[in-house]
Amino acid sequence: MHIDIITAVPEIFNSPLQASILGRAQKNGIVSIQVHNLHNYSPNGRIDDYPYGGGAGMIIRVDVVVAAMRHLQHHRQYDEIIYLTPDGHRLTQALLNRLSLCKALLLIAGHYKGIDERVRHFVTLEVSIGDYVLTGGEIPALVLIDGIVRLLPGALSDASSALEDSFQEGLLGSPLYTRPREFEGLRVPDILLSGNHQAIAAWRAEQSRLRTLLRRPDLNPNLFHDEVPLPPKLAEETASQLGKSGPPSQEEEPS
Ligand code: 6GU
Repeated sequence: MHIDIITAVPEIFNSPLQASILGRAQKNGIVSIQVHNLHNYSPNGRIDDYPYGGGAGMIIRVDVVVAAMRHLQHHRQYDEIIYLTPDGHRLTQALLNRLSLCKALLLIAGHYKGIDERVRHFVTLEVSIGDYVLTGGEIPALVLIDGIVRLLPGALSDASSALEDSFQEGLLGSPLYTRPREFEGLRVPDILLSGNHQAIAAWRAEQSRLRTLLRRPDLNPNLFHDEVPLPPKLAEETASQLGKSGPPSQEEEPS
């Protein structure tokens, strides 16, 4: 896969793209990622201007962004041209899965107040990473890239682990433990030390289901309708594992 990014602030991308799984995926040729400085596509070096109609803040010029896009499109055919904007489609695992099958993506990250409205005519997809406002589209672009690249074959050392993610089946992940076996009175569940792989797999599946029901029932409404009722003892156990205050409700976020 190849990913191009157009941004006014290319420095933001330096270390996130070089570290860990994203860095290794590029070194191993699984993905190539190129950051393009918007300032290089302006004849006079100016990429923004005052808003028509007045108001605070500067607006990125559409002609400069489209010049950068056309330059890159001259060299490559893109499957999607994605504008990162808070009013775009909310990013989901399903969208990441779809984008991970693409050959070439072009990402446009806005900064300052935004890009001239007319940029929307030149993109194929508008994406937001959630219902909150950030200073620019650069961090959202990194979120998108991280979510895509880890799905590419060979990016993760354990090929099966991407499929076992939270959200991949509309389920949250099951609890994870490593040594020590007991820490300040907190014990690793005995089942994980049993060596019974079938029983462990069943326990993990049930923990996933319970955790989804308790914390994020919105992810998987089928859990309520299709499946057998929860064994009361397991439900109680998981509720206590999740903390005395219980799961965060949809209305009231934890502070
Ligand atoms: Cl894509 N951009 C900005 N500036 N803020 C956001 C966002 C994008 N997604 C959520 N908040």
